[in-house]
Amino acid sequence: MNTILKNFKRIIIVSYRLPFHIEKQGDIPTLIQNSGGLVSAMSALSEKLSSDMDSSLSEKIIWIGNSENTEEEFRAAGGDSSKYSLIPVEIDETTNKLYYGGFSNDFIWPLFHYFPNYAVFNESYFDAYVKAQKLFLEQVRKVATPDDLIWIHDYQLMMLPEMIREIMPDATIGFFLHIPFPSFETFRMMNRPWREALLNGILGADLVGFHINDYAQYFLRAVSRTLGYDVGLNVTSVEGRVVRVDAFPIGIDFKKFDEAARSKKVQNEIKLIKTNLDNKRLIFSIDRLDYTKGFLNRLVGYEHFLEKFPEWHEKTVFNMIVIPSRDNIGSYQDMKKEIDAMVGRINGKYATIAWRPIVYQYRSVPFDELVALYSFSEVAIITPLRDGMNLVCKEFAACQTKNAGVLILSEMAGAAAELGEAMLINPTDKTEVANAINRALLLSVKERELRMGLIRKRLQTYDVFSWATDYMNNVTLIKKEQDVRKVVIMDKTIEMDIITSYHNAKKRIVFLDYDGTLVPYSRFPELAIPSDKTIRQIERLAADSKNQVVLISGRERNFLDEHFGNLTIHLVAEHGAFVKFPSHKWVCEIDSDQNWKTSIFPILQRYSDHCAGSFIEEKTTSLAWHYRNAEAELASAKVNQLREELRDVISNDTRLCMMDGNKVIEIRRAGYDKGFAASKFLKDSSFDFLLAIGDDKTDEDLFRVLPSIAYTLKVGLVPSLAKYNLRTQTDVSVLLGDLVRDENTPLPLLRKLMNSVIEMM
Ligand code: GDG
Repeated sequence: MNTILKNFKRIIIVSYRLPFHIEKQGDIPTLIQNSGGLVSAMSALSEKLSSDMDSSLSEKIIWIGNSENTEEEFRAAGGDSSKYSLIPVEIDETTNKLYYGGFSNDFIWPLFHYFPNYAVFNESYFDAYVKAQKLFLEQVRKVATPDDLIWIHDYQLMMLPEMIREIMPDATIGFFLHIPFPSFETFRMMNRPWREALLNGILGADLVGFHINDYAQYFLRAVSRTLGYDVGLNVTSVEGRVVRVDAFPIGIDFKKFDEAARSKKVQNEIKLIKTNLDNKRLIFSIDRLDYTKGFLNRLVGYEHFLEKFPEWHEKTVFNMIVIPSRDNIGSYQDMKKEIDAMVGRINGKYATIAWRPIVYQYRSVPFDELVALYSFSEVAIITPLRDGMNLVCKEFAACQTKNAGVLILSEMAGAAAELGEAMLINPTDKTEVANAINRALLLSVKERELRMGLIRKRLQTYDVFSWATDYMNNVTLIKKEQDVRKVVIMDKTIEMDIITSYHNAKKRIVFLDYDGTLVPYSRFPELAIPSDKTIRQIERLAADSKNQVVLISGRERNFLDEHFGNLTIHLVAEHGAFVKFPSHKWVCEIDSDQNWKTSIFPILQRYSDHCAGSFIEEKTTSLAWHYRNAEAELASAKVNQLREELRDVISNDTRLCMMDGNKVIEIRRAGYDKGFAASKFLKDSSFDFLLAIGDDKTDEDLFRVLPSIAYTLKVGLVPSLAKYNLRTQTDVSVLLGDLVRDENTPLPLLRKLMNSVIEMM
C-alpha cells in the first residue's frame, strides 16, 4: 500500500457518487455501499488502503462525490465511512436531473455504448453538465493541494480535469473512463462544441486511462481529428504539457472473492442452492438493468439453446438476476417489461411441473449469496452488447475456486481483450450463444480447469490493487517526463529583460525565421505574406544603425526578394543555400547540380497522389512535400512511410539530406543549414545582444550555434534548444513591437514598473 501512496501526499478520488449512502434501520443510521462497477473497484481499493494504513487514513484518502447525505451524517454514522474523508457534493434536483439523468445517462452513456439512436441531444443537458462540473470543482478547490493526486472517474466528470488545471496549473490529475470510448465515427455524431469541450476537459489530466488499448486509440484519434493536436502512440501534448493516454484494465479484489468462496458462510449458501436445484446444472448471469447488458439477446440465445438441444431440458437452469437500476427512466421501464414478457414466454413454452428453465430475479443480492451463486454455477453467461470492462465475469472466475466453471463472454466487453481463455461469442448471434452454452456444458473437466486456471491466474496477478498501483505509478512517471520536457514560457519579466538588454546594447543581431514566426501558417504558402505591420516593424529594426537583421528562411529567393528586397536586411533563402547582404547579389553556398531531383520527385509525387491535400514544392536546392492540408491521420501514416523510403535513397547518396519541418518533409542538398548560415554572421564576435526567433525544427540548427548570451525563442510550446517558448506566433509581433517602440513613447505599464524596480536597486 505504501508504494501506492508514497508519491503523493493524499489521494483525492472524485466520482459522481460517493461509495455509501445512509439508510435508517429503525433508529440507527446504517451505511450502505452503493452498487456498480466503479464503486466496487474503488471501495475495494480504499478498504485495502485503509486496513494497511497505520494512522489517520481519513487524512490520506478523500472521496468527493454526490450524495443525499451530509458530511456530518457520514461522520455520525462512523463505521466504514470513517476510513476516508467523504465530501458530499450537493447538486440541486433540477440540475442533477439534466446533468446526471440527462447529459450523462441519456446522452453520453448511449452514445459511448454505440446506441446513438437512444442518445438525446439537448442543449439544456449540456449546460447542466457544465454547471455540475463547477459544483465538483468547488469541493476539489477547498481541499486539493499540488502534492495530492486528484483522481477523477468516469463520464459524468469529463470536463473537470481541465477546470482544475485552470485554477491549479501544477496539480497532478488522473482521469479514468470506466465506459468505452467510441470510435471516431460515433463520437463525431456529437455537436462539435461539445466534442471539443469534452476532449479538452479530459486533456486537463496528466494521465488519461481507459480499460483497453482500443478505447485509448479511439480517444487519441478523436483528439487528433477534432482538435488537430499531434498524437503519438500513447501521448499527446497540450500547451507543451505531455499527456499520456493508456490502457489500464481494471481488476477486482480477487482475494476477497476467492476467500469468501471458501468461507463457511458461503458454503452454507451453496448447500441451500444445491438442494433447491436438485442436481440440475446451473447457468448464471447477473447485471444491472441496462440495455447495454444484452438481456434480450441473451434470452433469445438461451431459447435457441432450449430449442436446438432438447437433451438439456430439465437438466439445466438459467438463473438470470437483474439488479434494479435507473428504473425511473421510461426506456429502462420498457426494457424491464420486455424482459419480463420474454422470460414468461420462454418459461411458458418449456416449463414442466418439475422444471422452470429460467429463474429470473429482479433484485439486489447480498454479497454472500452472490459469491455462492458465482461459485456454484457451472456456466456464467456474460453477454453485454457493449461494456467498458465488466467486473461480473471477473468476479465469477475469482469464485471458481475449483476451476470447474466455464465463462461465456461477449467479445463486446472490454474484459474480452484480457480473457482470451473464455468462450468469446458475438452476443447478437443466437446460434453462437446456443452452441456456446451446449459446448460449455459438454467441456471436459481438463479443458475447463485449464481455461479457468489461466483466467484466475491473470486476475489474481493484476487485481484491483495492481491496477491502482500501476495507474498511480504511471502518473508519477508522466509527471517526471513533463519535468524533463518542460518549456519555459516567455512571461512579462523575461520580455522586460530582453527589452532592457536590447536597449542597453551597442551592437545587435536579430535572426528571424519567416513561416510560423513572422507570419502564421496558411493553407497555401503563397498566401502567407507579411502584413504591413510586420514589414514596418522590420523596417524600424533595420533602421537602427546598431542592428543587423537577418531573415533566415526556407523560402525561395524570389519570394524573399518580392517581400523584403527593399529593406536593408540580410536575407537567407532555402535554409542557408543562398545568402544576400543588403544591396548585394544572392550568393549560392553550394553547386548548382539538380540532377538528384529526377529520382526524388517521382517518390514525392506518389505520396502526393495518395494523400489528398498534400503537395510538392520545388525549390532550387530542395524538394518539399507539404502535408499540412492533408487529413492528419493519413498524413501521419504516409509521412512515416516516406521517411523510411527517403532514408533508403539518401543512404546511397551522401549529397542529400532530409529535413523534418513543420508539416513538411524536405529533401535537399547536404552541407548547409540555418546554423551554418548563421555562423557566417557570428564570425563577428562583437555583438552584445543576440536574438533568434523561430518555430520550426530547422530553427533548432540556428539556436544550436548561438552563444550562450543569446536570447533564443521558440514559437509554440514544444521542447526546444531555445531558452524560452512563445505561446503563439502573435507573441512575436508583440515582442518586435515592444523592441522597436520609440523610447520616448510611453512604455507599457509593466516596463515602467520594472524600470523603477531596477532604479531602486
Ligand atoms: C462500469 C462499467 C466497468 C451489482 N449489483 C450487486 C452487486 N453489484 C456489483 C457487481 C460488480 C458491479 O456491481 C457491476 O460491475 P460491472 O463492471 O459489471 O458494471 P457497471 O456497473 O456497468 O460498471 C463497466 C465498471 O464500471 C468498472 O470499471 O467494468 O464496464 O459499465 O462488481 O458485483 N454486488 C452485490 N449485490 C448486488 O446486488 N453484492
